[in-house]
Amino acid sequence: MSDASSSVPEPDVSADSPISENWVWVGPHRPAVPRVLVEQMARGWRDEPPSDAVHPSADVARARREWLGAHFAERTVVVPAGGLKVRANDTDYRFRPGSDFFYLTGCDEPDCVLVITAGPSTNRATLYVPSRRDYHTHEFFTDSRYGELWVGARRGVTEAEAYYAVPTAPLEYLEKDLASLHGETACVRGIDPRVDALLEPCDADVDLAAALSEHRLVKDDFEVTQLEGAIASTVRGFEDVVRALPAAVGHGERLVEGVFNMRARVEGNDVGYDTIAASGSHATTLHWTRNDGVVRHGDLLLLDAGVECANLYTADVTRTLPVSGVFSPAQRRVYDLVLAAQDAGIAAVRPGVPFHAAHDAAMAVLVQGLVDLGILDGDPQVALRRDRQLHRRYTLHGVSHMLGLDVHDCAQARNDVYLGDLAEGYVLTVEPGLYFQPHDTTVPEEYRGIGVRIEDDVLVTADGARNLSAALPRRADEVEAWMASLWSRGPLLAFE
Ligand SMILES: [Mn+2]
Repeated sequence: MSDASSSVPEPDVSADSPISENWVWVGPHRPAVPRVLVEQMARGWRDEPPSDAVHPSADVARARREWLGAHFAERTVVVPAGGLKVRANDTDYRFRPGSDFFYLTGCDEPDCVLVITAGPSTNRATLYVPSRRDYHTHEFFTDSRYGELWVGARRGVTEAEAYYAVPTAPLEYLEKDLASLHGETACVRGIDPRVDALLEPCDADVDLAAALSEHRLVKDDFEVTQLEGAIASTVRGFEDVVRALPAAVGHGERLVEGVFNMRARVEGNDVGYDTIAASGSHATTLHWTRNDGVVRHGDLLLLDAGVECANLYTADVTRTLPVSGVFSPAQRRVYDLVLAAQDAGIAAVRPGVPFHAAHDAAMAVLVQGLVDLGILDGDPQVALRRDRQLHRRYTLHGVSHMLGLDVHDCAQARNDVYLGDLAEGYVLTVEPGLYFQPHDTTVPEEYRGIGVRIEDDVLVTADGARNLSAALPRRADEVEAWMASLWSRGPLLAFE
């Protein structure tokens, strides 16, 4: 080993063998690291004692793995978490695991892969976990993407086994283990391209995705509790936005988005989808997430937002609020019509009715209302015929989707199952809207530029339904009174 007085020439990193006795090569465009530094960085660290904590969903995740193993007893099932995704150059998006993987493990570490081998026993699951880049490796301090000095400690093979209560193996064994399997596999595709490349696509991949989506339709008690928590945080986020609305006048829709998203990050994991903060005629653009408009007195603010809780279940709630605190007569006519449609939709939700029952009930109310407002001509029954549907110029979208780990949950379920009869434990949104585009000459001028949507999250119970987001007022008078009462508590923030 050289002493401090005689430095060793740095190697040519373009050479075939850049690792030398005195230097460790750590990547392109990066200076080689002196081996003495690598060795010194590997010494002198105190190990944390092992934790005996277990993930809160470990038991339900095990039950789900056992169900999946029994459902696919003849096949090996492969479900990846997915990896880091580049946002720009050397920065990544915040990691969120694939929902099916998370549902089966509770694990939120990147690059992990769950494998359930074929066979009759109930305990065939292995979680493949990347080895830690702790102080035993030079990546500890040289790898800004995975090194623990850069990104914090991750659970490795040993820690993950204890915390997620599932047998684990090093990720580097995955390829060899999959290659040595006999019989057929089924893989959740499109989540991790490295895993996709290891396995030939087959019909069973589609069956696996459908089976997982269909199993996720019925929420167990743990999941309902998670959704209730996400919705409670969302209610607080809406209250924050109302209290910050005076500051949004002058600072625009981004302030609304920022205030809601602050609640999501403080109480949950994140927002479950990009917040729609649409003021004035932006409310008529369904996925208005640019949120770069102004907020004016006299506007309606359509806020469609949901907190995703720490266990990754998301709320999905919309309220349409008068920025000044009081609806104008024209705004209120549209609002009350959407509210009546939503009431009819929620009332239609119960076990044993088709998925589209809420949609049909809401559309019957909206179409009658559009006729009454003079916007649609003729007989509502004719307008609703499958070969007519002209109301859709103003209603634009379906009234419901499933809700859970994904905001549009269970999307891979087979059509006849998703659109089949509702059952106890399903959670779906009921969210009718009316959207009068600002330049639509088929609409009376007083309604142009008004967009209203009211959205709640509804649990199908044994004999009906429970509105999980009922804590947020919906009726126009109650919305006005709620806003006034929040404003009496003073502003949420003074924003310069
Ligand atoms: Mn929705």
